[in-house]
Amino acid sequence: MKSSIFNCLSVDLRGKSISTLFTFLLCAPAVSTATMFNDLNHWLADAPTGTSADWTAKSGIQNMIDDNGQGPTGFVGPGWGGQEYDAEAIYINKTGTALEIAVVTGMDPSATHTYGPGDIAIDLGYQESGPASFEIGIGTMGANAGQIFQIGPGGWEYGLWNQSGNYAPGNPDPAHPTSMVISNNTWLGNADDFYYGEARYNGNTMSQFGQYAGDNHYLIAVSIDLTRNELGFLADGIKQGDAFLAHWTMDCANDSIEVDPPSSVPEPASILLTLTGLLGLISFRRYRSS
Ligand SMILES: [Ca+2]
Ligand SMILES: [Ca+2]
Repeated sequence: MKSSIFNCLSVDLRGKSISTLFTFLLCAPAVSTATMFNDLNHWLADAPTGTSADWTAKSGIQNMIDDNGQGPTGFVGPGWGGQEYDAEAIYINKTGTALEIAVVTGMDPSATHTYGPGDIAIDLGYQESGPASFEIGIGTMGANAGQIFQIGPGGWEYGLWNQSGNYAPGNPDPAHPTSMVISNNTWLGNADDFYYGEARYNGNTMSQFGQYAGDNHYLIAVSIDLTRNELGFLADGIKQGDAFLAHWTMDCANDSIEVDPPSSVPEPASILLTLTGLLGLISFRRYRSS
């Protein structure tokens, strides 16, 4: 779709032929109405107005919102660092053939940080009761930006905080993987689209996103076509509706954010109801035929 938009824009109208103008008219609406995965219009229910409601997701988009860290030093939990270290919102849009993930943070990818941005981590087969195991990573910075890896032993680095939220760099909480140790992982492929830059709505930067005036916002967004064979079990699990969890934090894990869309696999209770219904139907038919 991207290339067709560019083709439309490259149409030379100086020829003024009717067919060219017609082509331009056909193409023009696609430019103005399309919502791109790297624009907040794709994710947010309404245009931002500078309130806490700005991060509310469109219907059907799974999300978690944790807007805090106003100013340069505020608490973001479990650590401090203000808006620079705020993991603000995460969104997942899952269609039949595509997986899109977006993260909003105050961390500018072009600035220098004491602790830089981490990678997106995915726990396939996520179970609320068990320990998280993040089998897939999507790089966010440098040469690894937009690259998808299967995680091997020692494939993640972790933050500065233990499972109780206490400062313990020697005993970090494995529920918050930060950046990948690329040499321990297996490259699966590149995302179909990747973006990490200034947050925009309808292509425009905003004077204020969210409830805190003066906070800057950046968007990490990734789009993956799940029909690609090389993505293997990543694509298979998500296409089949298995449970999974997507997580992001920065290299200190001072703040983290994650979302686990409900699996589309029927719950045991609904399977039981279906079976009960089927048995009832069978006995009803037997009764009718006897
Ligand atoms: Ca936060
Ligand atoms: Ca914030």
